[in-house]
Amino acid sequence: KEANAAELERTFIAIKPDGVQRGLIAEIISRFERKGFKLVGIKLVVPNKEFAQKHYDDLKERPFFNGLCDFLSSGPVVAMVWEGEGVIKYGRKLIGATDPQKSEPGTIRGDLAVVVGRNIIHGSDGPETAKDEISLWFEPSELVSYSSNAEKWIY
Ligand code: FUP
Repeated sequence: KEANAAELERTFIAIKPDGVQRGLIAEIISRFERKGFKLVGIKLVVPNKEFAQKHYDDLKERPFFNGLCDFLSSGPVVAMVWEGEGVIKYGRKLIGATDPQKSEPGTIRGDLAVVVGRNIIHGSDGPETAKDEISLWFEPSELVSYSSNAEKWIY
């Protein structure tokens, strides 16, 4: 049965300024790609502080909120939408625990990061958040639905 694009789960994933500056864009994208998830939206943006505050609105009471928003708005971020069955939950698994000291080896943060304030990647933590974050970062017209049509290219 052909999967209906409207039914496929989507999540928002961002490579934060530290991940971009450290040259980890391809490494991170390839982990999602190799797993079998599909990239349906991508752009490089420098969010301003107000935008960062919107993105992290849930954390506004936390002591690290201001520094976190300064950090997110400090340089280019790779904003992406990934699609696939279970992509929200499994995306979090690929990313690893928030604190890289606690993320397992084999996860993105476990393998590539050291401190919580510079943990290189963001991923939506649930279906509601995913919906909100995708609509905050992307216009509907920036998201593309396509089938891989592998049989056309592989012979
Ligand atoms: P996560 O969903 O794993 O990104 O984690 P949170 O939403 O709890 O936190 C968002 C970001 O806040 C983290 F990526 C890093 C930062 N943070 C800190 O700087 N200090 C903390 O103690 C917790 C989070």
